[in-house]
Amino acid sequence: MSAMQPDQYNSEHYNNYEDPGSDEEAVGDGRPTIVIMGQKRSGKTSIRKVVFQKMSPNETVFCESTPRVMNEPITGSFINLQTIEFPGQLDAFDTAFNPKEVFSTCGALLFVIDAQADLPEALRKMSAAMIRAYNINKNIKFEVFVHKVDGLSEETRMATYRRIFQKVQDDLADHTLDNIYITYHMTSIYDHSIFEAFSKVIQKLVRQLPALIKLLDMFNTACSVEKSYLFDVSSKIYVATDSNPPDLSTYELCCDMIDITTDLTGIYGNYRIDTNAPPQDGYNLESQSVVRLKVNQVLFMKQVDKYLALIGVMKKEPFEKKGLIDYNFQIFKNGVTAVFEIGRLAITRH
Ligand SMILES: Nc1nc2c(ncn2[C@@H]2O[C@H](COP(=O)(O)OP(=O)(O)OP(=O)(O)O)[C@@H](O)[C@H]2O)c(=O)[nH]1
Ligand SMILES: [Mg+2]
Repeated sequence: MSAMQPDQYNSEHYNNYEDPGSDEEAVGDGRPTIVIMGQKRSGKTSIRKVVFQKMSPNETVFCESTPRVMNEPITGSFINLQTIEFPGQLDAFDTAFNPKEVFSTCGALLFVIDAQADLPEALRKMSAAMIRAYNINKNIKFEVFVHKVDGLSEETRMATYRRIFQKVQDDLADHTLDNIYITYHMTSIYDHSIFEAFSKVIQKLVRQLPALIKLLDMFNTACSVEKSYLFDVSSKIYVATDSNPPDLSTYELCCDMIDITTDLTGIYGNYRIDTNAPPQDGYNLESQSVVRLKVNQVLFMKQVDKYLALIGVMKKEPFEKKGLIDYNFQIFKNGVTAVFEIGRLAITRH
């Protein structure tokens, strides 16, 4: 373990950081946009409600079919974006919806494919929509959720994924567009996969991602932390993780930790994360929690700002050096603040 140098994290250090993403997604009111499309009843509204409105998955069976285009900003969260859901029965490229404007300001186009339903019609529409969206904006990130996989065996999941992948590649190749990069995710609202997949979609829209990864790596090295995540607590979406390979079981542990902390604070404290009010007793910028696991590991959560928390896993022995961890965490926190300050300046300059 070692102490980090405060100037490792100062804002000047990150003035040189190059934004690899496009600036296109930050036009309009400055919020990146995720357009969600897919057949009727494929699960679009359920995903939005479970991830951003804390609806329990079982309650989604009562979701009514969406009658019109739903344009919703995400509030009460660090994530400053909006989602636009096009219900299955509407054609997003109808001139009435002004597709040029919608897709030129779109950061990610997310297709939800019901893996338990008939695929051919859904895939035909998806390929056609990707081609049209790409022709409007070549910077769009294309994401496919092969959704409702909870009802499928591992074998059927893989077969369904291969079928979807092959059909989309063939369709794009027919239009000599096989260079479009598409990311596929297997998802279900009944487990953590939907939060993990949404995290990956959102990370691609976070301009500061490379700088955040670097900060997490430096913190890990200085404190002997094995894996760390920067979480948006209210949505359980991780905005960044270090450069070590992702590990689903650690991610699930972190989500459980957030649930326990927010549920306990909600019942016994004064949990007000979704308001603009100053932090209240029970949940504030000093909040932190620690769980000692049966294996020789410690899971810790420390609040970075009003919405973001750092969650990390490390061995028990180095965790005993609390003073050094607190010191390094303070420098990490300053680094995150500096990175986002620069991001804000970059957005206002455009
Ligand atoms: N088994 C399973 N069912 C799901 C999942 N996600 C959503 N559903 C169910 O799918 C049904 C349709 O969900 P919606 O979210 O309304 O579908 P939609 O895509 O918004 O449909 P439209 O608004 O009509 O375009 C609901 O009964 C949900 O409970 C999932 O991951 N697994
Ligand atoms: Mg809907």
